[in-house]
Amino acid sequence: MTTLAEYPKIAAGKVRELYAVGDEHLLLVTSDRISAYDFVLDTPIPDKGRVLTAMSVFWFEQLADLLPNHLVAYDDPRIPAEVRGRALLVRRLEMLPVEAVARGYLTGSGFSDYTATGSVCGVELPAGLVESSRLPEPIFTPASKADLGEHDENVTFEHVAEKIGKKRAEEVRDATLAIYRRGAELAAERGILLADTKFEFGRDNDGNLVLADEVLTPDSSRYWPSEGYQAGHSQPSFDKQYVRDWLTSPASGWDRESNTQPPPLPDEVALATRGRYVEAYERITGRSLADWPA
Ligand code: Q0N
Repeated sequence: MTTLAEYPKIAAGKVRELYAVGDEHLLLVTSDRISAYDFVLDTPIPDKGRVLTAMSVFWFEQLADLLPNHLVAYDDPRIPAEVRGRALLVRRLEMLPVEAVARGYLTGSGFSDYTATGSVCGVELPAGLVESSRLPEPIFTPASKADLGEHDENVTFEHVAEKIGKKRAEEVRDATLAIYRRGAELAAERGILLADTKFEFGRDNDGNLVLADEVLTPDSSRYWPSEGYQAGHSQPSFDKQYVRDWLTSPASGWDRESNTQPPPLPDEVALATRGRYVEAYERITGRSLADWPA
């Protein structure tokens, strides 16, 4: 029997952890933790780790004709029973030091930067765009990875080119936009808008660009319900809106400005949020979560 404790932990984020499995593989483990307003909440969302893992696998399969990815197995004796269904065995790569972001809609730091400068990551945009506007075409807006607890910093294409070389930067940009277009097109057919998304890439021993990390999950992407979409306002998050609404309602007793840990979620909010993750998975993939390992 394999247990997680026998693998050295090599990295940990707010929600996910990476373990070394021999020299050539990693175990990418996704927890049921959820973040909101930059806090990791005390209340887990049942099955969130399985949903995000299953969704990444769906997308790796959908995107396999565009470029190779790091997925080796999701059901394998090297995956400990305690993380079955929410862990991926992946190839260990040389990671590129860039957060590869594609945006089809203007929100978050993209909207802030546009409001301040008229451009995002050096990409000039037309005047008159508003919060959540659909962009004339998807744009590549890279960021440099910040330390844990800090926000990634938007950078220009030229900055990326100086760091990894012009040819490699063009390859990352083109792959990022091609994957975004594929993801947005499929999601739109299912009544979901893919506002923006972040990828990480590595290269294998032959120098090939390889898609890594999690892909087109609700944690790496902004998914919005198509129904009720309207530019000029912030849009409800497909997955986290019940959590945000409850935390900012008087019922929670929490003051977002206080910089204190939010209170635990009521069971009904956690359960409704689980339902949104499962609905996102089943709508986007056409698959049932009941068919995924547990
Ligand atoms: C890798 N990250 C960042 C916190 C950090 N296939 C790979 N090979 C080598 N390194 C990485 C991967 C992947 N994926 C990715 N750090 C190292 C992302 N997170 C992942 C979760 O834990």
